[in-house]
Amino acid sequence: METRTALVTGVTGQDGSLLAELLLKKGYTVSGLVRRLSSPHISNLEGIKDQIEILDGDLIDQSSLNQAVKTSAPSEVYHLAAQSFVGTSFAQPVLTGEITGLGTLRLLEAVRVHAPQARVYQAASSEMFGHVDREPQDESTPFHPRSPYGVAKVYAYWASVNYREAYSMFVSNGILFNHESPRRGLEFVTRKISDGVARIASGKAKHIVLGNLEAKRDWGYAPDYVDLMWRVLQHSTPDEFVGATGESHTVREFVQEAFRVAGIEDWEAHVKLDPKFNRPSEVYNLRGNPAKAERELGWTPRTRFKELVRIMVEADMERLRQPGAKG
Ligand code: NDP
Ligand code: GDR
Repeated sequence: METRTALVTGVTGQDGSLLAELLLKKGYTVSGLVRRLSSPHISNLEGIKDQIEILDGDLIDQSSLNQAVKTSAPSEVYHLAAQSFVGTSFAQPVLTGEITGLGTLRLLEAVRVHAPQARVYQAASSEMFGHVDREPQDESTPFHPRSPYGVAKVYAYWASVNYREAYSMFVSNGILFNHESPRRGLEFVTRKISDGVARIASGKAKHIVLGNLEAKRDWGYAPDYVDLMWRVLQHSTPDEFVGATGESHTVREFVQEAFRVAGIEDWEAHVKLDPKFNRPSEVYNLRGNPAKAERELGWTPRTRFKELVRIMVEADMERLRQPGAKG
């Protein structure tokens, strides 16, 4: 069988690194786009860095994207790179638009010119639904983004649809709801909680400081969601697919469950609130309907809420037990 070649943007991130591992297991040749940073963070690639080709490139720089697409000659492109933190998108809205919005267009251009036959997965987001008027949300739910990040993702979504319609390219949007893992960045609420609880349990900290505890999210487990990304590109036609568990929980419930896993009863004594973590416009409630992905792609999210919290808290507790652990 012919070797399949994948280019993954955002390969150093949570999803990119998990996806690269999955693709290697499936026998793909994998290239990953990595931007230059003064202190490189490729810790997520520790186990696989010798098995993938690292290509230098930045979503802000068109020529580097052209070069990365030419060099890797991909049959599949997984576009996961983004300024992905909603909170930062309020502080750096123009940068977020540049990277998350226009960066997607630059990548589509590079693929259109240098690998037009490649199939492209575009990482769309439930943040596009934002201020929702119905529940659960699915592929036909209107968009009402509530952050510069959400707005940029709506741009990237429609740019992808437009390249499909204008140039007959195979471009699909995966509209994924929140998915988490021990590789989640420390600023996202789930990892902030699992890390905070582990530090409290080990005596390294006394409190976690949070914002809105009543926000509801549909949280799944990232390894399940990278499998969905792969399935989206194996489908006979390009299309839009929601990835979600169909269940939602509040931040408060995540906190309670995380402390329970660590065996700490009086969770309220360890949680402080600070309005600086509130957003100028919040997304209060998201819950997805993954029926289309289940029906057409045979995908089901395997890991449920309590199991996800357990995995994350236990991973951080284990990490802090290692000699020389930072925390
Ligand atoms: P991460 O924040 O963990 O990873 C983002 C990646 O993008 C990193 O590899 C980062 O590189 C890279 N990147 C950022 N800016 C640039 C740039 N200018 N040029 C090149 N690369 C850049 O995100 P996730 O893995 O969680 O998410 C993957 C994608 O899916 C993102 O597009 C995100 O918006 C989207 N998404 C995520 C969801 C989730 O719940 N995780 C849900 C829905 C959508 P570096 O290491 O150098 O910072
Ligand atoms: P989100 O994730 O904005 O949904 O975007 P995040 O974990 O940042 O926030 C989830 C909810 O928790 C509330 N919250 C806090 N959030 C953070 N980060 N820190 C806090 O202290 C805190 N306290 C309460 C937030 O207000 C929010 O309601 C993630 C990202 O991965 C996006 O890239 C992706 O597109 C969406 O998920 C789907």
